[in-house]
Amino acid sequence: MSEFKKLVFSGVQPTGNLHLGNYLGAIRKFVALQDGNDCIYCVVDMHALTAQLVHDDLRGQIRSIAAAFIASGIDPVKNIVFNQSAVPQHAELAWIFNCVARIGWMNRMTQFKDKAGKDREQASLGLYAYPSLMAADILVYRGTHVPVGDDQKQHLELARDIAMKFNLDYAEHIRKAGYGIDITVGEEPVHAYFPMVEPLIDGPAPRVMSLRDGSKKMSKSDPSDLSRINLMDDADAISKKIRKAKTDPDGLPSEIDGLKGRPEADNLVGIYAALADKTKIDVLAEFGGQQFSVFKPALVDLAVNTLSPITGEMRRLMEDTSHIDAILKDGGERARARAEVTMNEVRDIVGFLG
Ligand code: AQP
Repeated sequence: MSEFKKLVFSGVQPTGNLHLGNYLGAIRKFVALQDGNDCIYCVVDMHALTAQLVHDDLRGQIRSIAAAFIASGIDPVKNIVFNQSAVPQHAELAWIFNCVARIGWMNRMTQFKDKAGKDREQASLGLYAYPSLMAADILVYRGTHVPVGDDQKQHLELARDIAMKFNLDYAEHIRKAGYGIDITVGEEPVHAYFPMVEPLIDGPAPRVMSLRDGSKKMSKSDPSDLSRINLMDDADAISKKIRKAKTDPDGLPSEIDGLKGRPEADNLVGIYAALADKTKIDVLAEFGGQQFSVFKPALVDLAVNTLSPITGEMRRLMEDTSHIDAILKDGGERARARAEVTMNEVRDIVGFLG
Protein backbone atom coordinates (compact mmCIF):
# COMPACT_ATOMS: atom_id res chain seq x y z
CA MET A 1 0.00 0.00 0.00
CA SER A 2 1.16 3.54 -0.65
CA GLU A 3 0.00 7.05 0.12
CA PHE A 4 -0.75 10.12 -1.94
CA LYS A 5 1.80 12.90 -1.63
CA LYS A 6 0.52 15.37 0.95
CA LEU A 7 -0.95 18.46 -0.66
CA VAL A 8 -2.85 21.15 1.26
CA PHE A 9 -5.59 22.99 -0.62
CA SER A 10 -8.21 25.47 0.55
CA GLY A 11 -10.23 28.40 -0.74
CA VAL A 12 -12.13 31.47 0.40
CA GLN A 13 -15.03 33.12 -1.44
CA PRO A 14 -14.77 36.79 -2.45
CA THR A 15 -18.28 37.53 -1.20
CA GLY A 16 -17.84 40.40 1.21
CA ASN A 17 -15.79 41.44 4.17
CA LEU A 18 -13.62 38.72 5.62
CA HIS A 19 -14.32 38.21 9.30
CA LEU A 20 -12.78 36.65 12.37
CA GLY A 21 -14.48 33.31 11.60
CA ASN A 22 -12.79 33.14 8.19
CA TYR A 23 -9.50 34.10 9.82
CA LEU A 24 -9.58 31.61 12.72
CA GLY A 25 -11.38 28.82 10.84
CA ALA A 26 -9.30 29.03 7.70
CA ILE A 27 -6.65 31.68 6.95
CA ARG A 28 -4.66 31.31 10.16
CA LYS A 29 -4.46 27.57 9.57
CA PHE A 30 -3.26 28.23 6.01
CA VAL A 31 -0.36 30.22 7.44
CA ALA A 32 0.57 27.53 9.97
CA LEU A 33 0.44 24.75 7.37
CA GLN A 34 2.80 26.41 4.90
CA ASP A 35 5.83 25.26 6.90
CA GLY A 36 6.94 21.95 5.45
CA ASN A 37 3.90 21.38 3.20
CA ASP A 38 3.03 21.88 -0.44
CA CYS A 39 0.09 24.33 -0.22
CA ILE A 40 -2.31 25.83 -2.75
CA TYR A 41 -4.61 28.65 -1.60
CA CYS A 42 -7.37 29.87 -3.86
CA VAL A 43 -9.77 32.80 -4.04
CA VAL A 44 -12.83 30.91 -5.24
CA ASP A 45 -14.38 33.57 -7.48
CA MET A 46 -16.53 31.13 -9.48
CA HIS A 47 -18.25 30.10 -6.24
CA ALA A 48 -18.98 33.78 -5.57
CA LEU A 49 -21.53 33.78 -8.41
CA THR A 50 -23.62 31.27 -6.46
CA ALA A 51 -24.01 33.81 -3.64
CA GLN A 52 -24.87 36.71 -5.94
CA LEU A 53 -24.89 36.71 -9.74
CA VAL A 54 -24.00 40.37 -10.31
CA HIS A 55 -21.35 41.93 -8.08
CA ASP A 56 -20.50 45.65 -7.99
CA ASP A 57 -16.81 45.02 -7.51
CA LEU A 58 -15.92 41.35 -7.80
CA ARG A 59 -12.36 42.16 -8.93
CA GLY A 60 -11.85 44.33 -5.82
CA GLN A 61 -13.18 41.52 -3.60
CA ILE A 62 -10.87 38.97 -5.24
CA ARG A 63 -7.89 41.24 -4.66
CA SER A 64 -8.86 41.91 -1.05
CA ILE A 65 -9.03 38.17 -0.22
CA ALA A 66 -5.60 37.71 -1.85
CA ALA A 67 -4.36 40.72 0.16
CA ALA A 68 -5.70 39.11 3.35
CA PHE A 69 -3.79 35.91 2.55
CA ILE A 70 -0.54 37.82 2.03
CA ALA A 71 -1.08 40.20 4.97
CA SER A 72 -1.73 37.21 7.26
CA GLY A 73 1.66 35.76 6.33
CA ILE A 74 1.12 33.39 3.41
CA ASP A 75 4.21 33.29 1.20
CA PRO A 76 3.04 33.43 -2.44
CA VAL A 77 6.38 32.21 -3.77
CA LYS A 78 6.65 29.10 -1.65
CA ASN A 79 2.91 28.38 -2.01
CA ILE A 80 0.50 28.92 -4.88
CA VAL A 81 -1.99 31.78 -4.42
CA PHE A 82 -4.45 32.30 -7.30
CA ASN A 83 -8.06 32.90 -8.25
CA GLN A 84 -10.18 29.94 -9.32
CA SER A 85 -11.44 31.30 -12.65
CA ALA A 86 -7.83 31.54 -13.89
CA VAL A 87 -7.78 27.73 -14.02
CA PRO A 88 -10.65 26.46 -16.23
CA GLN A 89 -9.72 22.87 -15.37
CA HIS A 90 -11.69 23.32 -12.10
CA ALA A 91 -14.91 23.73 -14.09
CA GLU A 92 -14.00 20.92 -16.45
CA LEU A 93 -13.48 18.43 -13.61
CA ALA A 94 -16.60 19.74 -11.85
CA TRP A 95 -18.67 18.72 -14.88
CA ILE A 96 -17.35 15.18 -14.67
CA PHE A 97 -18.05 15.20 -10.92
CA ASN A 98 -21.60 16.42 -11.61
CA CYS A 99 -22.03 13.17 -13.52
CA VAL A 100 -20.42 11.12 -10.73
CA ALA A 101 -22.33 12.68 -7.79
CA ARG A 102 -25.89 11.45 -7.11
CA ILE A 103 -28.88 13.74 -6.66
CA GLY A 104 -29.61 12.01 -3.34
CA TRP A 105 -26.18 13.05 -2.04
CA MET A 106 -26.65 16.67 -3.10
CA ASN A 107 -30.12 16.80 -1.52
CA ARG A 108 -28.58 16.14 1.88
CA MET A 109 -26.33 19.24 1.80
CA THR A 110 -27.42 21.44 4.70
CA GLN A 111 -25.61 24.53 3.38
CA PHE A 112 -27.71 24.41 0.21
CA LYS A 113 -30.88 24.16 2.30
CA ASP A 114 -29.78 27.10 4.48
CA LYS A 115 -28.67 29.31 1.60
CA ALA A 116 -31.57 28.46 -0.72
CA GLY A 117 -34.06 29.33 2.03
CA LYS A 118 -37.76 28.62 1.66
CA ASP A 119 -38.05 29.20 -2.08
CA ARG A 120 -35.78 26.41 -3.27
CA GLU A 121 -37.28 26.43 -6.78
CA GLN A 122 -35.68 29.85 -7.28
CA ALA A 123 -32.18 28.81 -6.15
CA SER A 124 -29.60 28.58 -8.92
CA LEU A 125 -28.28 25.31 -10.27
CA GLY A 126 -24.82 26.68 -9.40
CA LEU A 127 -25.70 26.89 -5.70
CA TYR A 128 -26.95 23.31 -5.81
CA ALA A 129 -23.81 22.08 -7.58
CA TYR A 130 -21.43 24.15 -5.38
CA PRO A 131 -20.09 21.12 -3.45
CA SER A 132 -19.25 19.32 -6.69
CA LEU A 133 -17.17 22.30 -7.87
CA MET A 134 -15.58 22.42 -4.42
CA ALA A 135 -14.58 18.74 -4.76
CA ALA A 136 -13.07 19.56 -8.16
CA ASP A 137 -11.16 22.55 -6.72
CA ILE A 138 -9.36 20.20 -4.34
CA LEU A 139 -9.06 17.08 -6.45
CA VAL A 140 -7.83 18.74 -9.63
CA TYR A 141 -4.56 19.01 -7.65
CA ARG A 142 -5.18 15.64 -5.97
CA GLY A 143 -5.25 17.58 -2.71
CA THR A 144 -5.10 15.44 0.44
CA HIS A 145 -5.64 17.91 3.33
CA VAL A 146 -8.12 20.77 3.53
CA PRO A 147 -8.02 23.34 6.36
CA VAL A 148 -11.58 24.67 6.77
CA GLY A 149 -14.11 25.78 9.36
CA ASP A 150 -16.53 23.26 10.80
CA ASP A 151 -19.32 24.43 8.45
CA GLN A 152 -17.50 22.81 5.50
CA LYS A 153 -17.26 19.32 7.00
CA GLN A 154 -20.24 17.92 5.10
CA HIS A 155 -18.92 19.23 1.78
CA LEU A 156 -15.62 17.45 2.38
CA GLU A 157 -17.43 14.20 3.15
CA LEU A 158 -19.14 14.61 -0.20
CA ALA A 159 -15.76 15.19 -1.88
CA ARG A 160 -14.63 11.83 -0.44
CA ASP A 161 -17.78 10.13 -1.74
CA ILE A 162 -17.22 11.61 -5.20
CA ALA A 163 -13.54 10.57 -5.22
CA MET A 164 -14.43 7.06 -4.06
CA LYS A 165 -17.16 6.58 -6.67
CA PHE A 166 -14.88 7.87 -9.44
CA ASN A 167 -12.12 5.50 -8.27
CA LEU A 168 -14.49 2.51 -8.23
CA ASP A 169 -16.45 3.30 -11.41
CA TYR A 170 -13.28 3.86 -13.44
CA ALA A 171 -11.11 1.30 -11.62
CA GLU A 172 -10.36 -0.73 -14.73
CA HIS A 173 -9.57 2.31 -16.87
CA ILE A 174 -7.33 3.75 -14.14
CA ARG A 175 -5.37 0.48 -13.89
CA LYS A 176 -5.15 -0.05 -17.64
CA ALA A 177 -3.75 3.44 -18.17
CA GLY A 178 -1.18 2.84 -15.41
CA TYR A 179 -2.47 5.66 -13.18
CA GLY A 180 -3.37 5.67 -9.50
CA ILE A 181 -2.00 3.94 -6.42
CA ASP A 182 -3.18 1.22 -4.01
CA ILE A 183 -4.57 2.65 -0.79
CA THR A 184 -6.81 1.35 2.01
CA VAL A 185 -10.06 3.10 2.78
CA GLY A 186 -11.28 1.82 6.16
CA GLU A 187 -10.33 -1.85 5.80
CA GLU A 188 -10.87 -1.93 2.01
CA PRO A 189 -8.00 -1.97 -0.48
CA VAL A 190 -8.77 0.45 -3.33
CA HIS A 191 -6.82 1.33 -6.46
CA ALA A 192 -7.32 5.08 -6.34
CA TYR A 193 -6.76 7.90 -8.78
CA PHE A 194 -8.15 10.51 -6.39
CA PRO A 195 -7.18 10.64 -2.69
CA MET A 196 -9.68 10.61 0.18
CA VAL A 197 -9.42 14.23 1.33
CA GLU A 198 -9.01 14.89 5.02
CA PRO A 199 -10.55 17.97 6.64
CA LEU A 200 -8.35 19.88 9.10
CA ILE A 201 -10.94 21.41 11.42
CA ASP A 202 -9.49 21.18 14.94
CA GLY A 203 -8.69 24.09 17.28
CA PRO A 204 -10.64 25.91 20.00
CA ALA A 205 -12.84 27.89 17.54
CA PRO A 206 -13.72 25.59 14.62
CA ARG A 207 -17.03 27.46 14.24
CA VAL A 208 -16.93 31.08 15.39
CA MET A 209 -20.46 32.19 16.22
CA SER A 210 -22.22 35.51 15.73
CA LEU A 211 -21.52 38.08 18.45
CA ARG A 212 -25.26 38.81 18.56
CA ASP A 213 -26.59 35.24 18.61
CA GLY A 214 -24.55 32.29 19.85
CA SER A 215 -26.64 29.85 17.82
CA LYS A 216 -25.72 31.35 14.42
CA LYS A 217 -22.29 31.17 12.79
CA MET A 218 -20.39 34.40 12.21
CA SER A 219 -21.00 35.08 8.55
CA LYS A 220 -20.20 37.65 5.84
CA SER A 221 -23.83 37.70 4.79
CA ASP A 222 -25.33 38.44 8.25
CA PRO A 223 -27.16 41.77 7.83
CA SER A 224 -25.94 42.96 11.24
CA ASP A 225 -22.36 44.28 11.11
CA LEU A 226 -22.29 44.02 14.92
CA SER A 227 -22.51 40.23 14.55
CA ARG A 228 -18.97 39.92 13.22
CA ILE A 229 -15.47 41.35 13.54
CA ASN A 230 -14.29 42.20 10.04
CA LEU A 231 -10.60 41.94 9.20
CA MET A 232 -10.79 45.56 8.02
CA ASP A 233 -12.33 46.85 11.28
CA ASP A 234 -10.25 49.40 13.19
CA ALA A 235 -9.53 49.17 16.92
CA ASP A 236 -12.59 51.28 17.84
CA ALA A 237 -14.96 49.09 15.83
CA ILE A 238 -13.47 45.89 17.33
CA SER A 239 -13.79 47.32 20.83
CA LYS A 240 -17.39 48.42 20.27
CA LYS A 241 -18.44 45.05 18.83
CA ILE A 242 -16.86 43.02 21.64
CA ARG A 243 -18.25 45.32 24.33
CA LYS A 244 -21.72 44.99 22.78
CA ALA A 245 -21.38 41.20 22.25
CA LYS A 246 -24.31 39.32 23.77
CA THR A 247 -23.51 37.51 27.03
CA ASP A 248 -25.45 36.19 30.00
CA PRO A 249 -25.46 37.73 33.50
CA ASP A 250 -23.16 35.09 35.06
CA GLY A 251 -19.38 35.38 35.29
CA LEU A 252 -16.97 33.00 33.60
CA PRO A 253 -16.83 29.45 34.99
CA SER A 254 -13.57 27.85 36.08
CA GLU A 255 -14.35 24.51 34.42
CA ILE A 256 -15.18 23.78 30.78
CA ASP A 257 -18.45 22.07 31.81
CA GLY A 258 -19.66 25.44 33.06
CA LEU A 259 -19.85 26.69 29.46
CA LYS A 260 -22.55 24.13 28.59
CA GLY A 261 -25.82 25.80 27.60
CA ARG A 262 -24.05 29.20 27.44
CA PRO A 263 -23.30 29.55 23.69
CA GLU A 264 -22.30 33.23 23.82
CA ALA A 265 -19.86 32.74 26.71
CA ASP A 266 -18.49 29.60 25.04
CA ASN A 267 -17.98 31.55 21.79
CA LEU A 268 -16.04 34.41 23.43
CA VAL A 269 -13.84 31.99 25.37
CA GLY A 270 -13.20 30.01 22.16
CA ILE A 271 -12.26 33.20 20.29
CA TYR A 272 -9.88 34.23 23.07
CA ALA A 273 -8.30 30.76 23.14
CA ALA A 274 -7.84 30.66 19.37
CA LEU A 275 -6.34 34.16 19.22
CA ALA A 276 -3.99 33.44 22.14
CA ASP A 277 -3.06 29.98 20.83
CA LYS A 278 -4.32 28.41 24.05
CA THR A 279 -7.01 25.91 24.97
CA LYS A 280 -10.36 26.95 26.45
CA ILE A 281 -9.23 25.19 29.66
CA ASP A 282 -6.19 27.55 29.83
CA VAL A 283 -8.44 30.58 29.33
CA LEU A 284 -10.83 29.48 32.08
CA ALA A 285 -7.89 28.82 34.39
CA GLU A 286 -6.95 32.49 33.89
CA PHE A 287 -10.40 34.12 33.86
CA GLY A 288 -12.65 31.67 35.77
CA GLY A 289 -14.74 33.53 38.36
CA GLN A 290 -14.26 36.90 36.61
CA GLN A 291 -17.09 38.99 35.17
CA PHE A 292 -17.41 39.82 31.46
CA SER A 293 -16.55 43.41 32.41
CA VAL A 294 -13.01 42.11 33.04
CA PHE A 295 -12.85 39.48 30.29
CA LYS A 296 -14.17 41.61 27.43
CA PRO A 297 -11.48 44.34 27.64
CA ALA A 298 -8.80 41.60 27.70
CA LEU A 299 -10.39 40.10 24.59
CA VAL A 300 -10.48 43.53 22.91
CA ASP A 301 -6.74 44.00 23.53
CA LEU A 302 -5.92 40.55 22.21
CA ALA A 303 -8.11 40.92 19.11
CA VAL A 304 -6.77 44.40 18.31
CA ASN A 305 -3.13 43.34 18.80
CA THR A 306 -3.60 40.31 16.56
CA LEU A 307 -5.68 41.88 13.81
CA SER A 308 -4.27 45.42 13.54
CA PRO A 309 -1.01 44.45 11.80
CA ILE A 310 -3.00 42.36 9.30
CA THR A 311 -5.50 45.15 8.67
CA GLY A 312 -2.68 47.67 8.19
CA GLU A 313 -0.89 45.45 5.70
CA MET A 314 -4.12 44.70 3.82
CA ARG A 315 -4.79 48.42 3.45
CA ARG A 316 -1.24 48.97 2.20
CA LEU A 317 -1.50 46.17 -0.35
CA MET A 318 -4.87 47.44 -1.59
CA GLU A 319 -3.47 50.93 -2.25
CA ASP A 320 -1.54 49.69 -5.27
CA THR A 321 -3.04 46.44 -6.49
CA SER A 322 -0.38 45.75 -9.13
CA HIS A 323 1.57 43.61 -6.64
CA ILE A 324 -1.52 41.50 -5.83
CA ASP A 325 -2.37 41.18 -9.53
CA ALA A 326 1.17 39.93 -10.25
CA ILE A 327 0.92 37.35 -7.45
CA LEU A 328 -2.43 36.07 -8.77
CA LYS A 329 -1.14 35.93 -12.35
CA ASP A 330 1.94 33.95 -11.37
CA GLY A 331 -0.11 31.67 -9.08
CA GLY A 332 -2.68 31.12 -11.84
CA GLU A 333 0.00 30.00 -14.28
CA ARG A 334 1.56 27.59 -11.79
CA ALA A 335 -1.84 26.20 -10.74
CA ARG A 336 -2.95 25.77 -14.38
CA ALA A 337 0.16 23.75 -15.21
CA ARG A 338 -0.49 21.39 -12.32
CA ALA A 339 -4.23 21.08 -12.97
CA GLU A 340 -3.58 20.26 -16.61
CA VAL A 341 -1.46 17.24 -15.63
CA THR A 342 -4.46 15.82 -13.73
CA MET A 343 -6.97 16.71 -16.44
CA ASN A 344 -4.87 15.07 -19.17
CA GLU A 345 -5.05 11.84 -17.19
CA VAL A 346 -8.73 12.27 -16.27
CA ARG A 347 -9.67 12.85 -19.94
CA ASP A 348 -7.80 9.64 -20.76
CA ILE A 349 -9.51 7.72 -17.91
CA VAL A 350 -13.05 8.74 -18.89
CA GLY A 351 -12.35 8.11 -22.57
CA PHE A 352 -12.32 11.55 -24.16
CA LEU A 353 -10.23 11.91 -27.32
CA GLY A 354 -6.93 13.82 -26.95
N1 AQP B 1 -17.98 31.40 11.49
C1 AQP B 1 -16.97 30.68 11.04
N2 AQP B 1 -16.16 30.02 11.89
C2 AQP B 1 -15.10 29.28 11.45
N3 AQP B 1 -14.79 29.17 10.14
C3 AQP B 1 -15.58 29.83 9.26
N4 AQP B 1 -15.53 29.94 7.92
C4 AQP B 1 -16.55 30.72 7.49
N5 AQP B 1 -17.28 31.15 8.53
C5 AQP B 1 -16.69 30.60 9.65
C6 AQP B 1 -14.52 29.30 7.11
O1 AQP B 1 -13.92 30.29 6.28
C7 AQP B 1 -13.51 29.67 5.07
C8 AQP B 1 -13.94 30.52 3.93
O2 AQP B 1 -15.35 30.59 3.91
P1 AQP B 1 -16.09 31.05 2.59
O3 AQP B 1 -16.05 32.49 2.47
O4 AQP B 1 -15.53 30.35 1.43
O5 AQP B 1 -17.55 30.51 2.76
P2 AQP B 1 -18.59 30.55 3.91
O6 AQP B 1 -18.32 29.40 4.82
O7 AQP B 1 -19.90 30.56 3.26
O8 AQP B 1 -18.27 31.93 4.67
P3 AQP B 1 -19.22 33.02 5.29
O9 AQP B 1 -18.34 34.04 5.86
O10 AQP B 1 -20.23 32.45 6.19
O11 AQP B 1 -19.92 33.68 4.05
P4 AQP B 1 -21.42 33.71 3.64
O12 AQP B 1 -22.09 34.60 4.60
O13 AQP B 1 -21.34 34.27 2.25
O14 AQP B 1 -21.94 32.31 3.69
C9 AQP B 1 -14.09 28.26 5.05
O15 AQP B 1 -13.08 27.34 5.40
C10 AQP B 1 -15.13 28.31 6.13
O16 AQP B 1 -15.32 27.05 6.74
